[in-house]
Amino acid sequence: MFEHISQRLQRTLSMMRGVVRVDEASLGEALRDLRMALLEADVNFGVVKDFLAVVGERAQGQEVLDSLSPGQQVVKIVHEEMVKLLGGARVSLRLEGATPHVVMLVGLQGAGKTTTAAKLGHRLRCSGHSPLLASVDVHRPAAREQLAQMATSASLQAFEGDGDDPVDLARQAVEAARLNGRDVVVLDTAGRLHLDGTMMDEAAALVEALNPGDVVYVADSLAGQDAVNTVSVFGGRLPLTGTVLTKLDGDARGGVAMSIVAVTGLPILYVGVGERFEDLEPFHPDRIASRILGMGDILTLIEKAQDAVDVEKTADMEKRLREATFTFEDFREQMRQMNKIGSISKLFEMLPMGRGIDSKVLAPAEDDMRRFSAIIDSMTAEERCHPQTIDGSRRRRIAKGSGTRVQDVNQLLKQFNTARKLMRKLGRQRGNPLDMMRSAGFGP
Ligand SMILES: Nc1nc2c(ncn2[C@@H]2O[C@H](COP(=O)(O)OP(=O)(O)OP(=O)(O)O)[C@@H](O)[C@H]2O)c(=O)[nH]1
Ligand SMILES: [Mg+2]
Repeated sequence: MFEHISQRLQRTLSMMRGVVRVDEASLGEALRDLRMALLEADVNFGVVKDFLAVVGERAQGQEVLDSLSPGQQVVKIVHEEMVKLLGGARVSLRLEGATPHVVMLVGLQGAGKTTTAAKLGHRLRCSGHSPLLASVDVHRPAAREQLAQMATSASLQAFEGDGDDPVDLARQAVEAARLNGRDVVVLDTAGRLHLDGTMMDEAAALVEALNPGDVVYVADSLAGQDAVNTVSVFGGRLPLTGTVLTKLDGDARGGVAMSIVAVTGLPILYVGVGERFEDLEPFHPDRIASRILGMGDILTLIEKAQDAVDVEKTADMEKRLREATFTFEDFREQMRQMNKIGSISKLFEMLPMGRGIDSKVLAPAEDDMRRFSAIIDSMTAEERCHPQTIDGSRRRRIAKGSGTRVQDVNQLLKQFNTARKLMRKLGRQRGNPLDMMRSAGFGP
């Protein structure tokens, strides 16, 4: 996410940081570099112009701060203005109006509405809501089944209604939610290849009938400036309340994120960073600005780790560590928690020191994790609890069952024993599963 622009800007800013006197020439050069970097990232031309005008003006008129060098102050100004450009403070869904609240998703075909509906449902449930997913896409065959399938894989409820009138279906969904005590309806609507009147009429009729507290525009960040133009057209017809940018895990250059707020005035609520239902992140302008400018997004990481790691299980595991009864069952649980964060490379991407690391370097560690998971899955529950009983013939059976080689099983057992010894030593300290995994030789 934002790698290219980030590299460009960091180069400019690191030059700037060292500047002891900000004169017209050095400032002019920095602003020119910034301009190139932003335009290359596909940021809207007008937005770039305004952004640099403000930065330039503030940099010239800056107060002298003792704690920062003049160059550092310019960097600080760029950061502050970048935060503003991305929307300032974090904005969440409104969830307003009568219960069940309706969150309606609109956007072009393939932008990621259906996927985002499942992702939002998952997020809502994690924060204590009980969402109902409902598709009113009556135009594309199998569109409703697609949402139902995604709902099933995320263990969410999807509404299955009768008929092919979107407004009628949506009303049925709201009624079903009310009857079943569900407090939010996430409404997935039909997309079209191009902007067309019929689609707009349909969306407008839904807004009129349901009066949703949130009308969210789902924008494909790969579409670049086109996405920004399209949202303006939607905004002219529908009372949009925010946007979700999808596919920021791909090679989007980030220009949409840096233009959409300025052009439309709508906050970015979430960003999609993958195809799985967990791959949705709250959008924090300050953290993203820090990430772009190279200050590392440590807060997002900490939050993710906290979400993923079940506190009770961790406490229990700590106890078992102290008593040195740690088994493959516990180990498997740790891997599951690690998987909730995503991949190792995702984890590292968010750390300042991890940013420079080529994901190729991390690939072997990820292969190990996958292989080890398969091996542990092929063990019997008894073997997982008493690894010392795994003799030669069991090793051969496990290797066969997991599609690995006996050497792989041996390697895992060896690492596990080393880990166990290490953990006994660490037992008296506070245990953090991630640290433990790493000290046990997993991951880079
Ligand atoms: N990599 C990545 N892929 C995504 C993301 N969001 C959606 N996709 C993929 O984009 C494709 C289209 O997503 P859908 O959710 O079906 O899009 P839609 O807007 O519902 O499309 P229509 O219903 O046809 O209008 C799917 O293959 C998704 O897996 C994302 O954040 N990252
Ligand atoms: Mg869809």
